[in-house]
Amino acid sequence: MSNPVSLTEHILDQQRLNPDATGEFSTIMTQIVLGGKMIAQDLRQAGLLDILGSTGDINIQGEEVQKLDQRANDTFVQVFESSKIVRTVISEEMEEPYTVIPAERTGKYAVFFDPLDGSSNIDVNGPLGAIFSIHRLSPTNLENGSSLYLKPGHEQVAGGYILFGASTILVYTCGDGVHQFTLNPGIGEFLLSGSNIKMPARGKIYSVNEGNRQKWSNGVKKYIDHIQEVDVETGRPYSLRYTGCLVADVHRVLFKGGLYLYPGEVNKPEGKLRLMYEAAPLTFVIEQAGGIGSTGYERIQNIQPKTPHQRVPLVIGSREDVELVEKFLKPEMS
Ligand code: AHM
Ligand code: MG
Repeated sequence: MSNPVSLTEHILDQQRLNPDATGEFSTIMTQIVLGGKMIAQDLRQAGLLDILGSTGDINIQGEEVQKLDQRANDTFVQVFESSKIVRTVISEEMEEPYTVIPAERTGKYAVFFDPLDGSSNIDVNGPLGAIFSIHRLSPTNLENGSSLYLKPGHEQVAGGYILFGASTILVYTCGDGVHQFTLNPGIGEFLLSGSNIKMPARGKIYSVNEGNRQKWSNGVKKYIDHIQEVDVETGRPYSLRYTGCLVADVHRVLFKGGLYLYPGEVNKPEGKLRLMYEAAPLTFVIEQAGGIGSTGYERIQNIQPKTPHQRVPLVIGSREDVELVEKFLKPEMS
């Protein structure tokens, strides 16, 4: 067995490679790690504490807020507040961006996050996730009010996720490959369990909520029909796997190949998932591993966001699989 490398060590090693680094970015990463460990600890004993079920509130997305959604959100906000390095945090659970640092100080970074992804799995001990995206703010941005943090995905400094499954795993990229760390609960540290991860160019598994079929455009229906056809030479039919947790499904795609889709619907073309803290950071990871993130019509990382909670259709996974979906969907736009 090779020598264990903790996530903290790994982050500091990366910092040493950059002579301009001030340590602020590394601190933000260690805050995310701390929040992830605290949430993992809560989830492990959720059924024993009074933290399951709904708070009775409805969030900005019009969805019922679960107590654990709220708790995970508060955990991340508190860790960011404790060191006051992040300037602004934007969360799925908060209607408005939240400025963490006092006005007299400037901060270079904004963090977008989905504190608990896959909320419908909370009460049934299914997999859950957390997703984060870090953007650097330029001095001009700092004066520009709300346009401050609305930047396309290709400008992310880092993106990643934590998967709370059979084990707790953190996967992230800063644009120099995808690295995976597994939480060793005995010592409370994330240890390196995969470096420079590359994904298959094509897979044979797809993830989609097929209950929505009647709401899809013809292009989406035809693509799904295509991968369900029997053709041994091209590896069809594909197998269906869908957990209800985007992070868990994308994590499978990262290692096994294939694709995850949450397409737009005829009456809801914008889809369900959020650009800034779901689609863009997961696309950063998948594209660093050799895959693609797309709406089916355009690449996720090229979209100029208009609002912090903007939704997008998402087709993400192996390069050849996503390119084929685009061939089915692009003609619908012309
Ligand atoms: P959430 O962030 O509120 O949990 O919503 C996002 C989730 C994804 O994790 C998952 O893939 C999808 O929504 C499931 O939606 P549906 O139940 O419509 O299939
Ligand atoms: Mg989510």
